Amino acid sequence: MTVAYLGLGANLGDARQTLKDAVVCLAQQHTINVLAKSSLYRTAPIDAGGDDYFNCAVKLDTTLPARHLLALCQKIEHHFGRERPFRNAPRTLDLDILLYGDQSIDEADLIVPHPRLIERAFALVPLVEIDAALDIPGHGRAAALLDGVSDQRIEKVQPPCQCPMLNALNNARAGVGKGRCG
Ligand code: A4P
Ligand code: MG
Repeated sequence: MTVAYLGLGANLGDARQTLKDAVVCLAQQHTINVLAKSSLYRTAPIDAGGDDYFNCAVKLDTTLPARHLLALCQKIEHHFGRERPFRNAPRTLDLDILLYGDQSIDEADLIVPHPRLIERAFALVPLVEIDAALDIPGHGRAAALLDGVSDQRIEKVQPPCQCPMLNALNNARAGVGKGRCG
């Protein structure tokens, strides 16, 4: 099992609902245990146009190698109608691997830690909410990087999901039964 952190983002369609549904989708995978979910955040688009984004992050453990986790993320994005008309285009769902264990991966189609993670409040703030003591390989404490992104607009829009299943997952920090979040 490897602990990984995913960043979720959306600014097209019913973005808030899509992020909630995507977390459920992840939790239903037999290869994944969702351990924690951040609050949902409303964020200003960074290096991108379109409407405000909604972003959150999840902590999970998984039996999947990083490359297979990326393939699963892309499959789920596709399921939620993701299209790629141009770089940083508005999207129904983006699932990025922010961290995968303590590994540094530098391959053609997979870079971990995510190469722009440390520059972005929409990724850092949810991560630090989940784990205030989190270290980013090669960069030290994630919390220490927050000052550098404090000019980026980000606001919490709701408390963490109150779904009993995800709360149980958070508390137990271990996988339990797979079910559907209401
Ligand atoms: N790829 C490489 N490393 C990874 C990784 N760690 N996780 C490759 C996921 N994918 C990774 O991804 C493009 C390629 O990155 C993939 O083929 C994959 O092999 P994509 O999902 O098609 O596009 P993307 O996510 O838009 O690309 P990228 O370059 O990761 O974009 P960014 O830097 O994540 O920016 N503003 C706000 N407020 N909120 C946002 O969520 N997102 C972006 C996207 C811009 N501005 C935003 C937000
Ligand atoms: Mg992506």
